Amino acid sequence: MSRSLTVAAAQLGPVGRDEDRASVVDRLIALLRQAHQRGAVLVVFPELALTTFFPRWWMDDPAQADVWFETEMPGPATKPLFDEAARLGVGFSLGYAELTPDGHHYNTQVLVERDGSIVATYRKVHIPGHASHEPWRPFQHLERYYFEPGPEGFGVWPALDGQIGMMICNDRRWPETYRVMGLQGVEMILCGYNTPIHYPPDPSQDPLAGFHNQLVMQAGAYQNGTWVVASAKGGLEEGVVHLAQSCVIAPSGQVVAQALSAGDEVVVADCDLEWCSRYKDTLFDFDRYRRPEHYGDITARRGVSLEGGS
Ligand code: ING
Repeated sequence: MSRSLTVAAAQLGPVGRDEDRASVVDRLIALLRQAHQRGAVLVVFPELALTTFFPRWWMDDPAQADVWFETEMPGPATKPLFDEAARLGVGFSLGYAELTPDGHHYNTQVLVERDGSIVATYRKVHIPGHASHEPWRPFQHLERYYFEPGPEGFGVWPALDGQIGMMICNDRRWPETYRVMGLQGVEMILCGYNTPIHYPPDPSQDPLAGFHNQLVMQAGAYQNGTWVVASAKGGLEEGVVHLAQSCVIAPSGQVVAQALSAGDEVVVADCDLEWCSRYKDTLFDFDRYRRPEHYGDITARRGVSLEGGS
């Protein structure tokens, strides 16, 4: 018996500093319609899809960046996207900068069902980069200045006739991300990312950006018997080249579809969610083979003196 879910990674090309929300939402709606025409019932948009990747810039007052945050979802600018998706009967996930009523700043992703209702909101846990101005860098990566880590951790929700999880960008590089959702029975993880190819702390990683991107998601998918749908904001955005290569990865770890460009592009795949049990019920049957009682204390780094230094 198959349980097919046709999904689309809706990759975005660059979003300029001065591109307004309405213009970006028009692009998102165009991608949504393309995906629907190709049979998709779920569309994954990138991290921080509504704006340029503003953490590349230092601002003396972080409140200056609030112009790039949403205070409601949907709000006036994003309601047209919600309305069109519901009209077409397509679910979606959307990454955006969230400013909560009580003043918290999160790097957030929302999961919306085919009827337009919000299923869940996930707030990025692994916040990369740095929290103060580092002029030595050709561009900043100030996510730790603009965002707090999400307090709720990783969840899995019944949606689109499956068990759906979410992760954002740097989350995909950490094995815990997949395992925490794997232990909750996740069948498809939706991921958006904005990944500059140049990594100033260690430029030797630059030529491996694409390899590392796929490595972590293929491993996470395979080791937890889940699909992964990854959607990039790619191309040359305000002087910084971002990795594209949006893709769909099967529970086997195989890449089943991938973007060909670094611009706005829809990547569609038919995903049989029953494929997950081929791995969850055999090689990665956690109840039968996983041995947490023999792992020791996995919450602490061992062999590191807590007095500082290792
Ligand atoms: N971006 C990057 C990511 O984890 C990064 C940060 C860039 C890490 C380059 C390593 C190399 O893909 C976000 N937004 O997390």
